[in-house]
Amino acid sequence: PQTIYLKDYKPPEYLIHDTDLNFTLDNESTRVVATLTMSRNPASKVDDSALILLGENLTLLGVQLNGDTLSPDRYLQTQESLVIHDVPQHEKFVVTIENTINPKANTALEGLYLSKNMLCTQCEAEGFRKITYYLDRPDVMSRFTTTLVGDKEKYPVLLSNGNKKAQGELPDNKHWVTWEDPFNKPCYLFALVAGQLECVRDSFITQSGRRIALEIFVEAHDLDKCDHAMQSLKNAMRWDEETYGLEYDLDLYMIVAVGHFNMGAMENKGLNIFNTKFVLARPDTATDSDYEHIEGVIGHEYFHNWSGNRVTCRDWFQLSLKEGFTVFRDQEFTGDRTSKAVKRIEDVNALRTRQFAEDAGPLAHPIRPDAYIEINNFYTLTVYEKGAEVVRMLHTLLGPQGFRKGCDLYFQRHDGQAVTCDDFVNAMEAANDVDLTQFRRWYSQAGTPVLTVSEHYDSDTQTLSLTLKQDNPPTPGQPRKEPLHIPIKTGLILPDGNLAQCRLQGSEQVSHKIVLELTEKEQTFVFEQLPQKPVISLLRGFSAPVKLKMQRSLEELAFLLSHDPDTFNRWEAGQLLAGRVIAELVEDLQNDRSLTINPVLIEAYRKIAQHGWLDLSYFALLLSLPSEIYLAEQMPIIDVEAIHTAREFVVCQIAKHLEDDLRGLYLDNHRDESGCFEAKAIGRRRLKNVCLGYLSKLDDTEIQRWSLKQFDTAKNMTDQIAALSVIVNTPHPARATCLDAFYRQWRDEALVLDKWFALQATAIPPDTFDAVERLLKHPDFDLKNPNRVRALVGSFSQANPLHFHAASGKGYRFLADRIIELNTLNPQVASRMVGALTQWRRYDEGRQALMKAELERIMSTEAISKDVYEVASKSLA
Ligand code: HT7
Ligand code: ZN
Repeated sequence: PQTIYLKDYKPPEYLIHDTDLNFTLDNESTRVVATLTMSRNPASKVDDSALILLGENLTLLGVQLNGDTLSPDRYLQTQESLVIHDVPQHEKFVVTIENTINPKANTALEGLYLSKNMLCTQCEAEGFRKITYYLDRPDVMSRFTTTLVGDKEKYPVLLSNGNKKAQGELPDNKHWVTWEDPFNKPCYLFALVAGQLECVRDSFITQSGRRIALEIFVEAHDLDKCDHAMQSLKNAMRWDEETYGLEYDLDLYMIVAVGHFNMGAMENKGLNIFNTKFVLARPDTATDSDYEHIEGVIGHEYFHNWSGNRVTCRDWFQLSLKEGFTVFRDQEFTGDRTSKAVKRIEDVNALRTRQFAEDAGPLAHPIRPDAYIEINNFYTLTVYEKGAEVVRMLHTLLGPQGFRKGCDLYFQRHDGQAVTCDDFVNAMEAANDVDLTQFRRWYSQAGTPVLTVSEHYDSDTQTLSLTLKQDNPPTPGQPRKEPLHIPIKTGLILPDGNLAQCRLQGSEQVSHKIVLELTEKEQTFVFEQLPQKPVISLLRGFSAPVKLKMQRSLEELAFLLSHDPDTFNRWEAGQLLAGRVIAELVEDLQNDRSLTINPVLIEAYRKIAQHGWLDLSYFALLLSLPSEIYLAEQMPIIDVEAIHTAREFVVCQIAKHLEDDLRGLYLDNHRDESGCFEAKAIGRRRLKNVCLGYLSKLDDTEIQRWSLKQFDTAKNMTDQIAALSVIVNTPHPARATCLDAFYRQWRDEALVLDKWFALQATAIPPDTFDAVERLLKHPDFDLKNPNRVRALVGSFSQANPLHFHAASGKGYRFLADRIIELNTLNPQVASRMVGALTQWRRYDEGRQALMKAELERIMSTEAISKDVYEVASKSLA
């Protein structure tokens, strides 16, 4: 397979001014007529050249140039292109292409495909070429007009981008609709949907007084699960006006929910297409987390209308330009809508468990990659989540107002253009009159910096010296790195818990909070006028995506856990404390020593449990131990069994020592309520379910009755699934009955059934692997449905370290078998599943050999896709 390099970027040789598409819809043979008004691109440096249009899996019926049918000697058709010779070089010309496609055979879910009875499209990144021959690249922007023709009964609803212009009836029970999108757009934002759909309608009045029609299309059976999505959309529209001054531009905003979808959602202009998972919610079918994710994803796709659609990417290397920025925007939106503290912790947790692993592994790449084989492989945690952290650092360095000025200038300069990450940073620089030359390295350097901190307090001079050293580890293709520009939010906490004034040597500024800007490999900062030695609170709010190494006593961590006013660092102190205790226990296990719990941890957790917290969701997080996956990330060689045993031991000890507190918290916060997406109620549910999780380890029949009662009587999915989870993960006598009851209750709700598959795939009991193999043969399992694959295969391989990494290697073999099957059905989903094997170097020799052998077996798959080839080969390199 061919590698594409950023350094080879050239402007397109031709432009497409107008794109007129005509679809005659049929599930197995849809006819497409594309009429493209084109001209040479004056910005192209290449002289007279043939027109090369890209296309895949298309049956070509005919080509016309300015209305004349071309004989086959005037063009050349290859596997991936249509080359038309002798097109006019000095004036506009019209190319008309007629072809057919087979949506039903399209199991890759890219281009036009069938999801149940609904026809829908997915064009990002390079799916449009599976619809018709085109200049399928984001810097070719065109005005689209789309006509859909189809059977009235099969496809009563016909949708595409923009505004509906005309519609009519045809003989043979057919009808047609024409859509016109007034905004120029690249073809990756094209969409069409056709099928038997019902619609929920609402409207939104913009800040300038325009009325926007809002429409959510779903299957009839799901009409009662759209309220939250609609409310989320209105919240997002208002938030973008208030926070960024950005208003929606079309008269209509449509969302369609589809059951078969490779990712979360897609921001097609005026016609977002969503995975049902991020639209449908009813209190009894969706958890509080589902509700939060729906609002976040609806926000994300809506925010793309400006950060992505109005201003788009010049090429796919610039993906983080729209994705990193939009993730930052959706994170802030959710923080404002829910709890800022909790949202930040959730985001950092995701970054540190998954993105840090990616950044330290064989597939590490900068947020702006410089080479790829298959662009679909670069919709990564690095491009999205680390990309958002890079934007967040700009926000920290420039302050909220400076950042907003930079955004305003960016949108003003580049509206209607396809631009680069550099253009974004240029706008930030110009609007704030700062130099971000060094900061730009974040875009080109991969890997997570390690910050080593040492401190020295001098009571004579009343100064505190802080020395920070940054190490930027080598990553594939980048053996040496330059120092980065790292903002480090800092506070100094006095023994009474108050913040000291920070007086930095050489600076006029005096403040309780300060941002240290580390730019050198090693730098010392001196704080003055400190009569008492403070405790340093560093990297507050996790102000940079780095690993912090700092010597801290357990007592110092306990102090921060009690006193740090920064909600992130306060929580972090508890995690570090627990992490240290668990790491010691892991060592005890590895050296056959008996386990005893460190009382400092128990007392710290007792203090948390007995404190009067206002934000109960935050309280629940403070009470939660670091996950096994996060703990594994901290170890040089991962010992899955020891981590699991040590963590479970700590869970049991906390349950034993804090039993009265936990019982009290459970009973005080347990209500027999139908779910409502409101902070207090969510907090109560989170807290009491964390408590139930601890208490369930006590092997106490009264607690078993509590969980069974909660399962039987729950009126909301949060409580029902939390109860089922503790029942499934303990030797509860009703385990089998409850699993069966849940299945019977929810067999007709696909998204709830996904939870049922995922819960069993992530279970602790020893029979889990057999259960997973059985579930693979379950009549409701379907390898062609990505949500189901992620629920069973994804959950098992990515969220059940204990069983996936079974020493026998059966977990690895199971996964490789699925990847080989998926390789032909859906390469994008297949290559995502390879992820769990890419970290093989982190395990012991035995497991390394087993994982490598499976990767090699995958590599030898006949007709291996580019997607799977790239991930598997880079993992082995
Ligand atoms: N911009 C979208 C990314 C995307 C995608 C979505 C659905 C299916 C396949 C896809 N490939 C790329 C989603 C987003 O980040 O908003
Ligand atoms: Zn996005």
